[in-house]
Order: sequence, then C-alpha cells, then structure tokens
Amino acid sequence: MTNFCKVLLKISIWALIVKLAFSANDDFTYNGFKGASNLSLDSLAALTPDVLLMLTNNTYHGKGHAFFSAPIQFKKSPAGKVITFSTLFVFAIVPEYSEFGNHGLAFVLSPSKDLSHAWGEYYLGLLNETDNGKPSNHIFAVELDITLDPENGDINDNHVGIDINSLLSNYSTPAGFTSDDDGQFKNLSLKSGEPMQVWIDYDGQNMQFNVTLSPLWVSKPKTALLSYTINLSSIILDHMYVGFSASTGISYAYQYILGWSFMTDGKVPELNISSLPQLPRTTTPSSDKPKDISIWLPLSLSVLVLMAAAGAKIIMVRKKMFSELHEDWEVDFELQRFSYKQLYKATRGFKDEYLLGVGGFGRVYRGVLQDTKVEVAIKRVCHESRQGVREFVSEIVSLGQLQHRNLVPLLGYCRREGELILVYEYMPNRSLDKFLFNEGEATLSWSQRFWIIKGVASGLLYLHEDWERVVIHRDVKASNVLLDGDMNWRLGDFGLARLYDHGGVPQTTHLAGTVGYIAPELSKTCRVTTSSDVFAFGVFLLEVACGRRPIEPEKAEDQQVLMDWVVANWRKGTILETRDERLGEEYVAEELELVLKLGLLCSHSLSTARPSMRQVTQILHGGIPFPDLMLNQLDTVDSTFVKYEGSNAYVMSFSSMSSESCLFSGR
Ligand SMILES: *[C@@H]1O[C@H](CO)[C@@H](O)[C@H](O)[C@H]1NC(C)=O
Ligand SMILES: *[C@@H]1O[C@H](CO)[C@@H](O)[C@H](O)[C@H]1NC(C)=O
Ligand SMILES: *[C@@H]1O[C@H](CO)[C@@H](O)[C@H](O)[C@H]1NC(C)=O
Ligand SMILES: *[C@@H]1O[C@H](CO)[C@@H](O)[C@H](O)[C@H]1NC(C)=O
Ligand SMILES: *[C@@H]1O[C@H](CO)[C@@H](O)[C@H](O)[C@H]1NC(C)=O
Ligand SMILES: *[C@@H]1O[C@H](CO)[C@@H](O)[C@H](O)[C@H]1NC(C)=O
Ligand SMILES: *[C@@H]1O[C@H](CO)[C@@H](O)[C@H](O)[C@H]1NC(C)=O
Ligand SMILES: *[C@@H]1O[C@H](CO)[C@@H](O)[C@H](O)[C@H]1NC(C)=O
Ligand SMILES: *[C@H]1O[C@@H](CO)[C@H](O)[C@@H](O)[C@@H]1NC(C)=O
Repeated sequence: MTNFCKVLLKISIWALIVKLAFSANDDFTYNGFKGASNLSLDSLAALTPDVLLMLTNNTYHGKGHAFFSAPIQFKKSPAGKVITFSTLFVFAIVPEYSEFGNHGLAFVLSPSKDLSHAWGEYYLGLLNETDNGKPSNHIFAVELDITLDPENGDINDNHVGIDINSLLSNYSTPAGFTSDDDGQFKNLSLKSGEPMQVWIDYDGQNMQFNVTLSPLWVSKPKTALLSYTINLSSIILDHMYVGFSASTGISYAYQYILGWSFMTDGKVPELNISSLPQLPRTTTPSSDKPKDISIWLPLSLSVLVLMAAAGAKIIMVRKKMFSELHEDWEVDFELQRFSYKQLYKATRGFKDEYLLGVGGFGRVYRGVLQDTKVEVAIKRVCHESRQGVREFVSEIVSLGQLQHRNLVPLLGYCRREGELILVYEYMPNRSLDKFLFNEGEATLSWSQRFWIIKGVASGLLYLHEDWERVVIHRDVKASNVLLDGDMNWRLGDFGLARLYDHGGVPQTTHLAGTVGYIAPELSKTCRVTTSSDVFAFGVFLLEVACGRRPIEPEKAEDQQVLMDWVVANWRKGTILETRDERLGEEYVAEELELVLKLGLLCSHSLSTARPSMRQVTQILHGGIPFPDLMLNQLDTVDSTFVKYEGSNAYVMSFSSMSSESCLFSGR
C-alpha cells in the first residue's frame, strides 16, 4: 500500500469516527421557545407571545400537538437495539378550575407527525377508538394525566403513566417525587399550575426506562418515579418523531411546555431554569364567562345538565373541602380564629411544595396570608381528644398576647374534624438540631451555644413562672428551638403535647413527649409538672454541649445513652471530654463545665432534686454559684444516677430515633 493510500485510509477512518461521534446532531435544547424553529405545531398548539409552547388553550373538547420537525434515528441498524436517549422538559398545567380540568398531556414517540386522526378527551390526542391498543400504532408515550378515566384504567386524577400503543397504561403511579433530603415521597399535583420538570431516560444497553418528576427548583431526584425494564425494539421504529400531545374535554386546561431538551447517546444537560419564560398571570375564568355563554347556548341541553352537575359537584366538594368545626366554648377565641379557606389559600391548598417538615405532631407548611401578606408557619395537628383540644385552646391559644423574645409567637388556630391547625409566626431559619447534628452544617461556636442555652432557659422560665398561669412546655428539645430572621433563638411547640395528655379519660392515657427527654417519673404517674420540663431541659443542655442526640444506638455501648456517658465521665473527673469535638479548643472551660453539670442536675432521676427554671437561670447568669455539694450528695444518695428504666428498650424499639417526637402508650 502506498503511503498516500494509508493516509487516505486514516482520513476516512477518522471521518467515520467523527461521523459516528457526531451522529448525535439530533440533539436539541429549547430554554423557552423564543424564535424557536424546527417545531411542527397543529390544532390548538401555538407559541404564545411570552414564547411558551402552549399545547392547549381554553377550548373545550380539543387537542394539540407539537413535534420536533425532523425525525430522530432510534436504531443504529435496522431491527437493531433502540439506542440510549433522554429528554427533559418543564411543563405547567393551568386548569379551568383549580381542582378541575381535563385532560392532560403526554410526551410521545410517534412514527408520524400527523396525528389528525387521533381524538381528544381521554385519547390525549394520541390515538382513536379504532386504533387504540393495536401493536401497529408504534406509539410510545409518557402521560401526565389529570383526569380519572375508568375506561383507561386510570388509578386517580393525578398520575404519570407509560403508554404503549394504548391509552390503557402499562405502568402508572401517582405523581410525586422522592426527596433526596429525607428520602420521603412527596405528592405533586400536576394541575397545580406550577412548573415541574420531567426527565425521561432510556438506557439502551440495559433497556431500563425511567421517568422522574420534580418541582422546578428541586434538582433531579436520585430515585426515579417510574423505573422499568422495557424492550422497546419492537415498539420503536428506526426513525420516530418526538414531541407532545395534549387534550381538553368538558373543561379545559392551558397546558404549557416552558423548556425542552432531547439527546441521544447520553443524558440530557439541565435546562437553564433562569432563562425559561414566565407563565402568564393566571387568567381568571370568570372574566371570560360572558363570552362563553353565547357559545354555550346553542349547545344541547344534556351538556348543560352535565356541566350543571359538574358545577354542583364542584360546589359540594368545595363546601366539604372548607368545612370547619365550631363549638360553643370557642366564642371567646374568635379573635384568634382563622378560617380554613384562609389557610388553604395561604398554602395554595397545602401543597407539598410548601411543606416545611413533618414532625411528631403533624405537618408544617409555610404560607402567606393573602390579606396581610404575612408569612406564617401552619401546623396541622391530628388528634383524637376533643377535651385535649379544648384544654389546649383555652390554655395556649388564649395566650395570644403571650410574647417573649425566646418563644415562637402563636398567631391563632383553626379547627376541623379531628384536626387542629395552628398558625405561628414564620421562622425563616432552621431548627437547632440541624446545626447541632447535621454533618456539613456550619457548626455553632461555644459563645453562640451558651447564648442559645440562656435564651431557651429564659423562654421556659417565662412559661413556668412569669406568665399569669403556669404553662408546661412538655416537649423541650433541640428540634423545637428555631432561629428567627434576626438570628434570635425561639422555643416552639409549647403545650402541644397536651393534646395527647390525659384528656380526662384515664384509660386512654397517652404519654407524650420525645423519647430520651421524658422524665422517668412520667412513665409511672403521667403527671406532667414543670419539673418534667426541667428534666428535658437538662437533656437539652447536654445535647448542645456534646453536639449529639440523647440516644445514639450506633455508638459504643457505654456511649449510647448520652446522660449515662456524661455521668460516668463526671465521676472520673473528665466531664469536659464529653464536649462536642467540633468545638475544638474554642470554648470557655468554666461555662462548658457549668452547662454539663447543670444538665446532670436538671435531668436527675429524682424530680425533687431538680432545680426550678428560676434557679437554672440564676445559675446560668452567675447569680448563684453552682451547687456542687448537692450534685455530689445526690450521687451518693442515689447511686443509679439516672438510668431511667428501660432506656435500652427504647434504644431497641426506636433505633432509627431522630429528634422527631414519638408518641407511645404509657401505663
Ligand atoms: C433547524 O432549523 C434551522 C433553520 O431554521 C436549520 O438550519 C437546522 O438545520 C434545523 N435543525 C435540524 C436539526 O433540523
Ligand atoms: C385556541 O387556539 C386555536 C389555535 O391556535 C385558535 O384558533 C383559537 O382561537 C384559540 N381559542 C381561543 C378561545 O383563544
Ligand atoms: C383512527 O386512526 C386511524 C389511523 O391510525 C384511521 O385510519 C382511522 O380512520 C381512525 N378512526 C376513526 C374512527 O377516526
Ligand atoms: C399522596 O397521594 C396518594 C395517592 O393519591 C394519597 O393516598 C396520599 O394520601 C397522598 N399523601 C399525602 C401526604 O397527601
Ligand atoms: C433509573 O433510576 C434508577 C434509580 O431509580 C437508577 O439507578 C438508574 O441508573 C436509572 N437509569 C437510567 C437509565 O437513568
Ligand atoms: C427485544 O425484542 C426484540 C424484538 O421483539 C427481540 O428480537 C430481542 O431479542 C429482545 N431483546 C431482549 C434482550 O430480550
Ligand atoms: C442562563 O440564563 C440566564 C438568563 O438568560 C443567563 O444570564 C445565563 O448566562 C444562562 N446560564 C447558562 C449556564 O447558560
Ligand atoms: C437566617 O436567615 C437569614 C435571612 O433569611 C439569612 O440571611 C441567614 O443566612 C440565615 N442564617 C442561617 C444560620 O441560616
Ligand atoms: C403494554 O405493553 C404492550 C407491548 O409490550 C403489550 O402489548 C400490552 O398488552 C401492554 N398493556 C398492558 C395494559 O400491560
């Protein structure tokens, strides 16, 4: 072979490699659809002036399609394997009524861009009555369905499904995502009008097909919503068009795509969220109503009756949805009462996006009161005992005036069947346990910790002694200490445990509080006193100083129960060894020792040996010296210093114990 030929061969091999590597010029990205080319739209689909891709508008019984105009090659060789591909898009569905709109949209792979023969309604613009279910369709779709159609075997009116040649989904699941933060599954409402992201990934090698959903500002969750092995070889043809299909029915929904990217042979890059177009301000349906009536009148009576029935149903649902519970004794508390509708609006219907957290007492949402624009935290507490609610409301809610810089202000409440809803001032920053226990979180300095301790002590003293009546907190712990916008620490959730207290019926007695913080005498008497709060405060002091939870089952046996470990070290004269390592050498030894010893004294098993919150405050502020003698005496008098019964049993049954409250039946 001549050199020339060799060079030529080399060049052609390179050209081949280059061609293969770049055969992926099917890839595209639309961050918004400004000046978008290469899209084929039909029926209701259009680009709006805000450069959104609108699949359906306020037309009833309609459909819309949008396809990338060039076909995409899905197989490297005829009848071969389907290649790896992935797509990411951001959609929003804004229904006619907030709870009601038809029908949904789908991402689709289709042999043809022309789906004019397909029907709207529950056919989603994909198929029609005659071809539905036929293998010859070669239609592969991921549906985001907002209507429950029993004919299609729908599981609910808010699901994601995989459809192969049929509207009867092969796989479907309620819409939502698994949060990477806490591993919890969170529901998402597809028709919320909020933009959401959808990732669709197919791994050609393993034939694994994933669909993942998340709110716009949550990055791709690690766990897919749907993950199945699907052999697409016989379903997908060599060349297919990719795009969207959507439909409306007896009511409509504006269905938008805000951004879209598609890639073969790899995973799509993220979209540039900040350059996506804004959704139009929600068009209030009532303003278009007069126009609609002229269209409506000629329509057959049956449609009107149908609509009336739907309307009546909506009204009925609404009525039930916003129902509340009022009782005679509550008239005194009208000022502190919020309507359920108010709170519903403040949280846009208690949407998961507004969920701040789930604790032992229930779910907490962030919300904005519409009339005053005040940001609030809304806690939904499920309960059984009416008596407990009554006691709680008259004890705590009536203290609306109760104001202290170290207490989270309670603004008011609302009652529904089996549920109490509390409205608190919103604390923008996180709870103390996050700072204390979370790896990677900036740690708190000793002076900050000492400041927090003094603040919490002062809040608790206020509840116990300085308010006109004695309020027992019942759930003092690090996760109930919240940071407000002014970097001020406040104690929250006071008195809530009362809901689970002896509500007048001894048999149904529940012991409430959090394992690890419950004073030993409570398991015998169930009589909650200020001194049981002091016990929990003692545990709290140890938590803050040692930077760990009261019980950590994964630790060595002698260290599992924080209190036992601190006692053992105190006896050895090495109490400072138990301090949080993350403090380094930056601490004031006298203060640290004081806090640790005070923690031991407060959480002493003999309730009579514990100091009062006033004494605690005085000790912390140096008003009175620490009663060393007393601690020493107690040690000899009561040699089992703490060891509240069954602490190991607690470790066993609550091994995953976090700082969440637990409820368990006492005796
Ligand atoms: C998209 O359209 C532009 C012109 O409008 C054209 O140059 C380009 O080749 C098209 N891209 C594809 C992948 O068809
Ligand atoms: C909906 O979109 C279609 C197609 O773009 C258009 O012809 C129709 O007028 C629109 N309907 C309304 C009520 O705006
Ligand atoms: C259904 O769609 C097919 C094409 O897939 C078409 O041939 C047929 O006529 C359609 N049937 C109806 C009832 O529209
Ligand atoms: C989430 O949705 C499922 C099914 O729609 C429902 O059963 C469940 O109660 C919902 N969970 C929450 C927390 O709303
Ligand atoms: C599908 O999701 C699972 C986890 O849910 C993941 O392990 C896998 O890599 C994903 N596959 C693709 C093709 O994205
Ligand atoms: C996938 O399906 C095709 C066509 O039905 C078949 O030839 C192939 O063997 C299947 N692949 C696997 C791994 O099952
Ligand atoms: C994202 O979009 C914004 C606004 O259009 C732009 O300023 C920014 O450079 C873009 N970022 C990337 C990574 O393209
Ligand atoms: C507390 O919140 C403020 C305002 O939201 C913020 O600037 C500050 O960084 C937050 N501090 C912590 C420790 O999270
Ligand atoms: C979905 O998958 C196709 C192709 O594999 C089958 O032909 C269908 O029977 C199946 N449908 C359902 C409801 O599972």
